[in-house]
Amino acid sequence: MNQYEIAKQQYAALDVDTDKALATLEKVPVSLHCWQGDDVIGFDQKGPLTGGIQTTGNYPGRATTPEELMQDLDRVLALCPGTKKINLHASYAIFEDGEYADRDALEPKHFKKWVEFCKARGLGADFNPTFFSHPKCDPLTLSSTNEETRQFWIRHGRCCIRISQYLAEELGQPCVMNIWTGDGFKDIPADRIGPRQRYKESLDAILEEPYDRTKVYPCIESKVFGIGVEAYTVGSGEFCLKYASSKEGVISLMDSGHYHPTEVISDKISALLTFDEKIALHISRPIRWDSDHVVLFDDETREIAKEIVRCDALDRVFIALDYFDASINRISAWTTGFRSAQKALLYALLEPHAMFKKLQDEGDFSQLQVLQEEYKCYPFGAVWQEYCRRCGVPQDGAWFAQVKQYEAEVLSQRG
Ligand code: RNT
Ligand code: ZN
Repeated sequence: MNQYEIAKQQYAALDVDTDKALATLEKVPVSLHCWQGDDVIGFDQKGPLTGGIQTTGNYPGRATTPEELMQDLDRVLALCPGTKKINLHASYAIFEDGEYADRDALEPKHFKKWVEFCKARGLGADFNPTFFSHPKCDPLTLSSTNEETRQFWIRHGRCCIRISQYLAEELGQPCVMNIWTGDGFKDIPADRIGPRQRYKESLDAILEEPYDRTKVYPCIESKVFGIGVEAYTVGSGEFCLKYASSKEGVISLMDSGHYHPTEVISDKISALLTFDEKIALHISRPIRWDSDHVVLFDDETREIAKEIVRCDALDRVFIALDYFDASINRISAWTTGFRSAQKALLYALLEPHAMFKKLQDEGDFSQLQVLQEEYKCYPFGAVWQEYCRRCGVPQDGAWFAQVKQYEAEVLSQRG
């Protein structure tokens, strides 16, 4: 018997069907963010990343053109098991023949190259308006007091709805469109409600753009604070939750780095799912702040995955990744994060949930603790390696050499 067969029997003794878990996981879409490849810079501007988020590090080999980013994405896709979507930002518009369109004039055609990329690989796409790294951030966007600025960003949001619908139609899969702005203040505000009222009005105006509710899923992402906006964030947790619940069709998006340091989104998933048909996640890894470290197979990532599975909500939660580490090989970072998220989902699918739940419901917390601890030493690794094999991607221990080779042949040649 090989290691997988042995593991399968051990899990079967807990009433867990490993084959079923592998087949289920293979179909769960996970959105792979394009922005790990170029430190969130995009192609429509040459300036630095601004707007309450920050990358750190200057590892060589950053992708600076659409061709380079797509080539890098291809490298990552070949190393990651499971169903992927590509998560794009408006700033990744691709202009041809010297053409240029500002953010408030973007059109579906500026994402044609991305559609071709996704079609050729059978991928869906998600989308994000880009309310940062642009001269029209004053520094506020949708909550600005400057009417011209605010209208510019409203037009941007509306363009993005049209682009999202185009992506959904072309690729035959729904497009999750996530709205996040870094609007906020560095120091104690004099007026907290004004910016929030303006943000609400702007969101309402964006969502007046007609769209097909079965194709585009608008989300709103909250945040507790950002770099340079430490004192106040317009789109706070409560603001975004209330906005989503009061606006038909708008989904709450929780990013695991956007809460107080001891607050975890794993506990919030069931709370939202009690009320909402759908929710969305950005799986990230904050270290002391919203540092967007590479996702690991750590306690919180596992707990997030377990909650999605325990709530039987794999089809109700839009799962996306959001991290950007510029201090290590970006292909390695990208791949480690995606594979870790897959591992966490597989780990969750292998949990003997019915058994654990029964113990909790019966109040047998002693046995529950013992079994939960013992379960941690089950032969998960063998099931994971089998998953990689079935998905036709390298197993652990076999992919990093390919990254190093790509670094030598491709990344190190970049100027
Ligand atoms: C920033 C938010 C947001 C961005 C991406 C690039 O704090 O998490 O989701 O990271 O849109
Ligand atoms: Zn995020």
